[in-house]
Amino acid sequence: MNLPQRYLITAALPYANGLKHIGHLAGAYLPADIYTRYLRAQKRDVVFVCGSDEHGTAIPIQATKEGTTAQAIIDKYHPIIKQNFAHLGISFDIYHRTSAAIHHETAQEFFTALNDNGHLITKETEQYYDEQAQSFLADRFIKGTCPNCAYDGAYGDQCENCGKSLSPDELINPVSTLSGNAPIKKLTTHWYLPLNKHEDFLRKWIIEEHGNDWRANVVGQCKSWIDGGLQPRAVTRDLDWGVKVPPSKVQGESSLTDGKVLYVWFDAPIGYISATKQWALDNGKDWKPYWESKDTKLVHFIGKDNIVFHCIIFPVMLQLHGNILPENVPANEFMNLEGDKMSTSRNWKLEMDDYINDFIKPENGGSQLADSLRYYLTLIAPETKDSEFTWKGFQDANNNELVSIFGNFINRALVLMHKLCKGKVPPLHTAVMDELDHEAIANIKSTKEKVEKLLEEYKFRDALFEVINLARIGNQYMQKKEPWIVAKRLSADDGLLTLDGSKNRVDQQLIDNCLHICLQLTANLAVLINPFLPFTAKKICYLLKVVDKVLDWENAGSMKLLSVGYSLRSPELLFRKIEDEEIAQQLAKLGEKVEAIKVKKDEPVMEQPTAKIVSVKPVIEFDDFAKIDLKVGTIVAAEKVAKADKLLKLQVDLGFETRTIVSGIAMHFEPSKIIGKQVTVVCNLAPRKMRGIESNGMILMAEDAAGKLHFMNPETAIDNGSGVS
Ligand code: B3M
Ligand code: ZN
Repeated sequence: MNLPQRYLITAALPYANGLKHIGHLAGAYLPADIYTRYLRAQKRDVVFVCGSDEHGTAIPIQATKEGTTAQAIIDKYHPIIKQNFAHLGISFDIYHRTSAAIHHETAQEFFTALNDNGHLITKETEQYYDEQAQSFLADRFIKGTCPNCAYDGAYGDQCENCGKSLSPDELINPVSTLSGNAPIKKLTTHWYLPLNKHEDFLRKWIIEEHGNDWRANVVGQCKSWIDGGLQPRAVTRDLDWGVKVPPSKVQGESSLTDGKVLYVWFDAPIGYISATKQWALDNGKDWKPYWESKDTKLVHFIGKDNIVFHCIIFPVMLQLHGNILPENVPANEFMNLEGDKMSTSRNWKLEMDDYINDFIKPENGGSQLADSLRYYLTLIAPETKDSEFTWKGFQDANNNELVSIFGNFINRALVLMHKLCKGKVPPLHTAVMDELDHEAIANIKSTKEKVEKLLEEYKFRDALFEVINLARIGNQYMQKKEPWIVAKRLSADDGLLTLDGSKNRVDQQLIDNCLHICLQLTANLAVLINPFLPFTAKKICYLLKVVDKVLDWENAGSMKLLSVGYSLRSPELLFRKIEDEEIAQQLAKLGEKVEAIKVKKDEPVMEQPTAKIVSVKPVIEFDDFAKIDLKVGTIVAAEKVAKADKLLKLQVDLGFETRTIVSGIAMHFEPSKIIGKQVTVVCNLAPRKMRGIESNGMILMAEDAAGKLHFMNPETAIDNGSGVS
């Protein structure tokens, strides 16, 4: 097999319109990272690009929701998402953004090149228009009932309930998300990519050339698109947020391009190219071979909802523009959460940011828990079908596999080496090697081959299984060799006079061999686990006192990674157990989130945040309401809770007593400014511990459309302890 000269790895550019959840992580970024780390360890020339997708209607829609501008939205989310990826060890060579000037230029040049060469067509058609907002209603600015699944919140570009791609005309009962009005139709001209002309090329390239090496789900989806008949696809929109359509030499009239931007799915994949350009500029490299040379292997990692864009539309664009085509597009299916589809609108999700706050902050375990998540997400990677994240499954994978198998083996090897071999790597005495020793060594070598083959085929979960299995083999080997029993025998013999001392010598040699093999196996585990759990690999290097260079892939399978006589560090645990309470807390949090969203659910997005309509909770009986004991109190002390950005610890005087209440308002109020404020308190709420502080009650707050909190207090000061009803 001829190895490619260079690799370009891309992971879908996430919309910078909100925090990303672990379904996103498992779908594209984690597998892409594992693959890239493996290639880097192979010393291949590889660039891993990603960045924020900052265009499309998703951004201004979020801006309206948050009562701010589109620019403010991308400036808020881009750095957080970038930082979240870094915390989880996703090692992009560049995390770029499509709002960058270099991207706008690159996308415009691309468009112009296709247009000038006659690869685009223009058409005048009637599009939905909101008369009140004086705006065309592209993509997500229009909502309606899905013709496929009857979900009544489907967008003009896609139904998020059933996943079907839609066009605004397919929606039943369309309404504008700007005003809530029914739209009218208005004539407008747009540019189209005539996909229908490229059917033969696509069929040949996808079905004939890659029908066998691409994942079945990817080929299947492409085939059904092509079989369904490809249509010209609009690549421009009437919008003011995005990459401006450049003035056209071909069509001439500038009035045609005024007020138009490139369709987000036209500009976003070009973002891979502009990111590569920026990376090349930053690193003194030439970007061109990565996109133009046939000996580059381009691989797109994506989730299944992006297949058509990466396998049909973008390849047609690339082909027409004279670029290389992807060698593979390993798209993952979806990851569900605790029995239900992950969903931002229903708040049924685990955000990377949440996981980082709860587990990765140094006081909670630090980066070892980044690896625990990486481990579980790879173990249940939705490579061939949808999979399911459960907190119990996460705990079991961490406690029963990482702690009990992988961590335990390495820990035992180090403990025994210190105890039985004076803290140094013992020699291997070939004369006394037995069947078990040879078998263990053979397993190290064969694991390398298996893992390598599976990684080359993008079978990450199977590859990870083989690595953990090697640790399992290590444990079994050690268990069978029982060096601690041999040591006992040796020390019992110590007092005996043996004529030539030979027995003692052989026993020590048996111990040496076992520990020598276990330690070399440990070093091998570091190399093999490195693409998957990079923080752990580094930690093992630290314990073995070796440089990171040892992690080069060529070292896998070697029995010479540690020199005889080399002294090693005392063991430290690689992973910590995850306790039942932590899991219970996460499950409770998930429930709370859903409760919280129920109030906000289904609000139509209006231009004016003040015009928000909030749906109402189900009716309750008076008796239910009467159970809540509400009283007026005064905040007499307030302080920040250490290491919890959102929490304030309050002392509230209720007249009959002063209570400690922990409240999630720290992002909104300075502690010193709220002392003396009267508040309404739910007095009979069951106590709850937060960050080790028992909270006895809850203060009521109102949240306005912009997310700002307001105290619910009496007009004029009244006695503390007064009832509220
Ligand atoms: N932003 C959709 C998504 O986040 C889109 C991907 C672009 S990849 C070029 O799923
Ligand atoms: Zn649907």
